[in-house]
Amino acid sequence: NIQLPGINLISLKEAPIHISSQIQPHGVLLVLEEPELKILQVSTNTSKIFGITPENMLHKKLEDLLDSFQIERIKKGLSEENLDFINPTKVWVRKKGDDYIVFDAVFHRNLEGFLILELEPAITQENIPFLSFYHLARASINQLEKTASLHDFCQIIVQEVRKLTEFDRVMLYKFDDDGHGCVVAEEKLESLEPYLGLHYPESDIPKPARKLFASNSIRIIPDAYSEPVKLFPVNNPISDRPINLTNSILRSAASCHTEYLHNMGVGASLTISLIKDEKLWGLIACHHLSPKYVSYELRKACEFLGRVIFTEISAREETEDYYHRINLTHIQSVLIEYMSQEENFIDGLVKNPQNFLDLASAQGAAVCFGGNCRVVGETPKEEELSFLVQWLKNNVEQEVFYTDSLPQIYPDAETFKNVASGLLAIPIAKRNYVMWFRPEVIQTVNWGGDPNKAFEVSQSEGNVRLCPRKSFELWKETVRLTSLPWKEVEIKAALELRKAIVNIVLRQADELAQLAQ
Ligand code: BLA
Repeated sequence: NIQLPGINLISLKEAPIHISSQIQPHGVLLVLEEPELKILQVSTNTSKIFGITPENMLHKKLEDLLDSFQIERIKKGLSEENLDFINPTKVWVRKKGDDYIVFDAVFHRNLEGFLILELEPAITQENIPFLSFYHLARASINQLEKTASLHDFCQIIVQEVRKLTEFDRVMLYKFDDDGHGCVVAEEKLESLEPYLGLHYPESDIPKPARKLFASNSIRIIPDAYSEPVKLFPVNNPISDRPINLTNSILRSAASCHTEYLHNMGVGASLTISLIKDEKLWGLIACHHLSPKYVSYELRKACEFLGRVIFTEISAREETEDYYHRINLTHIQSVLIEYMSQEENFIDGLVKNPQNFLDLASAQGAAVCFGGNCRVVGETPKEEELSFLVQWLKNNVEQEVFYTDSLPQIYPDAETFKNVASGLLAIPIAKRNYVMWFRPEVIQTVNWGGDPNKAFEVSQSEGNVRLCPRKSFELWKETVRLTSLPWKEVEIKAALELRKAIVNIVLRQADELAQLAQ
């Protein structure tokens, strides 16, 4: 991370984006006071869209804009707990004169309890009327049933979403544990350069944006070059604060992000979040070169489809883990049986080298007890092991310790990187360890732009802001001194083995004590 004197980078990265009091200009946002539906705040594009100034809008109620039968329908909808049932409602809004203009009306109550009405352009020329949700889901599920691999599932998501939306590029973007992400599937216009396999740094999608995705699963920026419009008045007259736009669909995009889209050559974007176990697993990211609008209904259809297919992905991931876990449980029970039969549990492990290694898919393993190390497979040398044990003793307190880049935290390990760039260790009483080792695997990571120059800090007229990188050109990073990562099931299996060893050691000590009596 860059250190800049006097600049708090975290606060720049995590600047709030939900209280901007600005929206995108293709729709109109109204903040309403219930139950009369009196207009408290309105976006300043009403003169252009309805021919009524924002100042004049503030003296009105919703019934001054809509016919009474529409108001009745809306009030009935608003009395239900779940507003999803009225979203979207087609409304005919009275313009100045006798004209009407048709919108998709979408309501929500924000976190402060204000009713927010967003009017989006109503479009009818989309594929969605020909495809009901049922047919959509069925066609995709039929495809899924014929599909075996996780990779193919991801490919189907991007294909189906591209078919529906006709965006120039549709990607499935998956987050790593460290917050960076990678494009794992892509469907695009042939003429566009591929982003498939490219990694993007964590700072491209800052925490506030990720947080908003947890409560809004879909986000559209139909024109990345449009000028945002302010709300009038800027502060809500009742709370005297900017209104919370967390769940608003029209909320304007942060300027840093629109700049990012410009630098990537993107004119419009549609993003759908994929949540697993309450965590953001990934995104379906759609780009269009020119501005492009997609209706609320079609967006919902994409979201629905993404969810259905993603549920299958999650289930597959879990099934793969499940089989791995069953296999490890079997290996564990074999090892425990051998350890119990031997006079000394260490013999039970080292006399069954393959099971011992397989428990953690390791190439080497060692048991260091009372200053002695017994090893199987490829391991550091005896002296190196004894220094490593000393380092573990001084630095590690957990019941299980693991790293896929030991040399980064214990530089002496560089000399034996070929056998132990990865270490998984469980302490058994003080100073004694069971350890597994994995060799260095040199990997090339392809980044969309140099991640060391992911952003720039710009200062003008006392204003400090972050700007995205200008170049997204392929940047190859060679990752060294790193092993394949330890899987959660392997770490759990090591922990369980630890419990079993502790029990066996205690029992054997008991038996020895009885013999001595
Ligand atoms: C938002 N950045 C985003 C979003 C994506 C990305 C998908 C959410 C899009 C949305 O809200 O519509 C990033 N887009 C990507 C990536 C790919 C892609 C990685 O297509 C890969 C193919 N961004 C920066 C820097 C900042 C920043 C330096 O690069 C500065 C802090 C900010 N990104 C930023 C902000 C948002 C964002 C503030 C939220 C935009 C908003 O909703 O207002």
